[in-house]
Amino acid sequence: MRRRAFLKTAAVTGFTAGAVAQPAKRLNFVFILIDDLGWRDVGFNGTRFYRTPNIDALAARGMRFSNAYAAAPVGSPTRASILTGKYPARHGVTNSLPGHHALDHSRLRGPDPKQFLPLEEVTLAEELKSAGYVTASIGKWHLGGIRYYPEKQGFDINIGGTDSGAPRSHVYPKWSGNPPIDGQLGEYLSDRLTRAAEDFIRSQAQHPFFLYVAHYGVHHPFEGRTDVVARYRRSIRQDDPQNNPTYAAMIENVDESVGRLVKKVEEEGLTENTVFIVTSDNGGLDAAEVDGQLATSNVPLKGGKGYLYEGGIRTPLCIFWPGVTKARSISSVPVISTDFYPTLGQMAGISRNMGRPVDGVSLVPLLQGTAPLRRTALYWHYPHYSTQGGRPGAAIRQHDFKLILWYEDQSVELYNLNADPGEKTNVAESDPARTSELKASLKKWLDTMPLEMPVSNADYDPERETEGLAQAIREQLQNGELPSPSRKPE
Ligand SMILES: [Ca+2]
Repeated sequence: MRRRAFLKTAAVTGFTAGAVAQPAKRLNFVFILIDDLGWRDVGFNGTRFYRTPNIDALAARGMRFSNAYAAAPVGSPTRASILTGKYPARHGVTNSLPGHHALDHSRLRGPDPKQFLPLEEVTLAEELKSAGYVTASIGKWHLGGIRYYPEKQGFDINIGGTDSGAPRSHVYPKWSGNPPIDGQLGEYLSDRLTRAAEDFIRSQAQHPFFLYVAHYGVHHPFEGRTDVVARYRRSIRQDDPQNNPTYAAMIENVDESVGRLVKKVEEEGLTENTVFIVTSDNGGLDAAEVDGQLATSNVPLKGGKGYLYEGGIRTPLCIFWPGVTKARSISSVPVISTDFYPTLGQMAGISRNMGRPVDGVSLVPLLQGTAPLRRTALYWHYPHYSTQGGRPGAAIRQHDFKLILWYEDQSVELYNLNADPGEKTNVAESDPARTSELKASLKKWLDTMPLEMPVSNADYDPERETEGLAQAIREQLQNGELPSPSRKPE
């Protein structure tokens, strides 16, 4: 506890322990989190319509993961897991903030999620800062109000991070209402954030740094640069479920950002000691429309953001660690957001000082190609009704199999993801032994977590069940927090 208190003091005062006499070649980290980017939204996972040449080039230089997962099907919990190494079931930020509370007639009432990442958590930024790193959070934060901003969680610099889950706009001058970035006429939001990240890299070229770039794109509001949208409009293929030119333009902009940051690192002569990580916080949003068509599609995966099916939690991930990751290497080992904390800790050589229990495991053996991971399963606990229509439940992935436990009625679904990545055939009844084994493992894990379960709702009314969700969606639409829903809650 004394160490924790010390770290908090260090974070508040800006004192950086051990900030002197660092070896010349300490690793820098550029962690790029693209909001709502779906698993199939990148070239290396098979999109045909969107173009991500810069992300693909980075993946080609390093290792990409075909079974990478977000810790939750929505953003805030995953963001908290990246920064703490803990499952949402442990850190308590279980829903996208602020979460909705209007499900008056649903079968269950979800617990109130924490409305912030508690300051007691020692974040990856705090760990790296105390080891002499300069730390910057550029872009979306979404982990609490002003008392819980990045500056309070180990980041020396916070540009554009607030309690908001979505910008008012991605397009200047409309986005100038987003605090607190100064605007430049005609500049697109992701371009502005990229410029800030480039400035940071230039200013810290002589110092080890941790740069966390959390793009507001490709989250709604769906607004692309008009010239880019127009170009994609000309290449729509009606036989492709991914055919939205606005969303394609948004992806192109964040991809360009990746390219610009790689280039800036090269210009500063830092390529040899700078690690790049590109990933997403949840699956693609396939429950909203723009220009009369779905924003994106996660096909062949099932479902999307807000769901415990693969479309909601499987994400793109590539890691380039110069001199270590083999070019064009692919890992199919299941990995999850909680793993970044111990991974970056080990890469930075500070893991021995990171003594607190985390749920993630270091991916360094996979990146080095030296050993398998010693982990048997991944777990999810999402005790809420999502605004996309997802229902409260838990899940476990062990080897090729995934079991989902629905909290409403304790029913389960079991899928062989190797044979059936689209989760079309529920094999729970035909494979009762594995079903009971995985269900028991999942329940055992749930028992070890300091979590809150949803409770039965005295006002449950199946006739009016979706009213509450509809009301929640209406409220969020009025607040500008949601795009138009195109799909009724299931
Ligand atoms: Ca998100």
